[in-house]
Amino acid sequence: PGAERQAEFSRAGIGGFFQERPMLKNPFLEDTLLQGYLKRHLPNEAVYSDLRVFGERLVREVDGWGRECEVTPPRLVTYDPWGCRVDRIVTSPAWQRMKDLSAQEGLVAIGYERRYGEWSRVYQMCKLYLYSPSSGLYTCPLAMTDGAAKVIQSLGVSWPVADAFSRLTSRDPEHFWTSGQWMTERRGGSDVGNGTETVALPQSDGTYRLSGFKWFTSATDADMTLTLARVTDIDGQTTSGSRGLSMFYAAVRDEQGMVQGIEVQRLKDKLGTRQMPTAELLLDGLPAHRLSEEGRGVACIANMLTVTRIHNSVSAVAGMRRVLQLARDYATRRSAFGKLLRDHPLHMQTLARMEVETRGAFLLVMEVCRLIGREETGHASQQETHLLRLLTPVAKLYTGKQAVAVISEGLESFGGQGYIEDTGLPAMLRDAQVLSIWEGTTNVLSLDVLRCVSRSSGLVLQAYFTHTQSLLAAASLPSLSVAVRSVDRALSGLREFLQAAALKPPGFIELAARDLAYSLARIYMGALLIDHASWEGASHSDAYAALRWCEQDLCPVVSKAAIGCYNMKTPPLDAALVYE
Ligand code: UCC
Ligand code: FAD
Repeated sequence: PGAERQAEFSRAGIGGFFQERPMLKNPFLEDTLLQGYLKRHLPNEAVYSDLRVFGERLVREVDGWGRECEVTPPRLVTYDPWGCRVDRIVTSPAWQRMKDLSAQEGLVAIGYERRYGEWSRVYQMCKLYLYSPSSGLYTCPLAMTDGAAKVIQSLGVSWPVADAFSRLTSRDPEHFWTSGQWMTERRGGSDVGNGTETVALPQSDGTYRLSGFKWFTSATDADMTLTLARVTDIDGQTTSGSRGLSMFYAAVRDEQGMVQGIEVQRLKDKLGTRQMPTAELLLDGLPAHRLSEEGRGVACIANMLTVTRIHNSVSAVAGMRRVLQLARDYATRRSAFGKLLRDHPLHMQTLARMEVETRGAFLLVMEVCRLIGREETGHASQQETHLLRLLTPVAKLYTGKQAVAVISEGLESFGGQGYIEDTGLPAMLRDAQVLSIWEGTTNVLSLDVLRCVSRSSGLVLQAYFTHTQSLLAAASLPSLSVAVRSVDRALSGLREFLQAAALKPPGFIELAARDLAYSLARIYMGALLIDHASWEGASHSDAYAALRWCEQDLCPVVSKAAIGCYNMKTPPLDAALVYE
């Protein structure tokens, strides 16, 4: 046998063993939590069947297109062969197929057709959740498209955006449009009020011409955009700060498909999201219509932020779910130390921890989708409206961070193969990293949480406490009592913390903002896991996941406060430490 083995590896012989690849199976049928959630809340055969068939399509063809988008990134053609400036963004055929598919499958339309009433958003987001990891990041333009449709709907679907609305929400690939969301300029993407230099020059026909520089514009192959600019008065003066910003609608291309009043300076060279063009744009007299009242641009585009932040959260949990589906399959194919990975308890513990994170994230995100669905169909109580405002940034900031951690752990579960580019796994981690940056960074969203709390005179927090307690009160399973007690204790700690914080100088709560947002997320996820596990159709694993979730520090803001983290002495110490 020794000689045979030697021959096997001699010259060009590379041996007989090849590792089996992890298989992507129908992501809908593989996801018992998703199925259970729908069975409980939206037990509809047509929805089930659509998601099952879509899941098959993802495995059969769409996942391959997603990979094609990654390996055939967009490029910018600035001049044609005869020297004319064209600024054409060339995308892969797979990217274009994604656009057609998005229309056909109703990935935006479902949210506006509202065939399932208040549950239409849940249905739409479940479909996007299945699609996202195979979409080659086409979910990014879809998020902005959905956000633009939401803004237009909230303003009233009429001229000059009635046609755009019908296109954004269309199922006809020929008619379907995508939208951009141009908010970020060179001076700042978080501080939009001080960062925006773009000016809007009024025209005699009531339209405007925009001039400025948009520093980040994603999916710049879009057909239209919503953007911010400062209207100039007759002396050419503008109002500074956020109060000077208005929101505009602009078609990006003319009838010949050429950009109008725009120079594409360059495409960004990015860590991830390489499938999608992200450009720097010089606006040089871009024709536009003002949609908001003057000076109400941020408030008006906030509806878009709500929707895109929900999409971001959906993509985050979708990425976690996908890496887990592949990792658990791989564990049935790969052996180490004489047995399959799945038979190593420590490996299973690692995957189980990822599973708990993913379940908590899924339920939180679906809760936000449920709430927006209720709000849009006129079913939301005042309490639910407050909850939606609070939980949107909470879910976005928390799941964005979870996705990076869980997907990173997921890569490790494939060993060295997780680091190999053409397995497709590294792209998942790269693409996850952006989820905590765009649409508001973690800190900026933590401050948004504080702002919405303080501006509601306590009503937002009251909604949070009341609803969380009602979820706990409905949990009757004795096996869950430890988890219920943990969440209850964390909730009391949080309440006491907030009472004490109200008496401190403002800097205290600002320092606590991130930990507060994390506490709100963890406690609420605990309550949702308990609630789901208490449902009559729940499994033992649902209960186990709830117990495991609630073993962690659910309220870090209390433990951190106890060790003086938000003490006014810490900022200079933090700064000294950083700059030592
Ligand atoms: O990154 C981007 C696109 C990436 C691609 C899309 C991916 C989607 C997911 C895909 C998954 C694969 S676009 C750029 C995104 N940029 C941001 O997110 C900006 C981050 N910065 C903030 O969020 C800041 O908090 C600002 C810009 C909103 C702060 O501006 P102001 O003007 O200082 O804010 P104010 O004064 O607090 O708010 C002005 C008004 C107020 O209304 P009124 O005047 O009626 O009281 C606020 O209540 O806007 C309202 N408002 C909001 N309303 C502000 N934020 C919100 C909100 N989140 N929800 C509701
Ligand atoms: P800054 O605002 O400079 O923030 C830098 C750091 O400071 C961050 O860590 C932030 O958390 C922190 N910070 C800022 N303010 C505070 C504070 N008050 N307290 C504590 N910490 C703070 N934008 C668009 O408008 N449209 C797009 O289509 C788009 N696409 C993008 C695509 C990609 C791939 C990327 C990476 C970004 C894209 N963006 C887009 C821009 C994105 O929204 C911004 O980068 C983001 O909002 C952050 O803004 P900034 O880059 O100016 O960072």
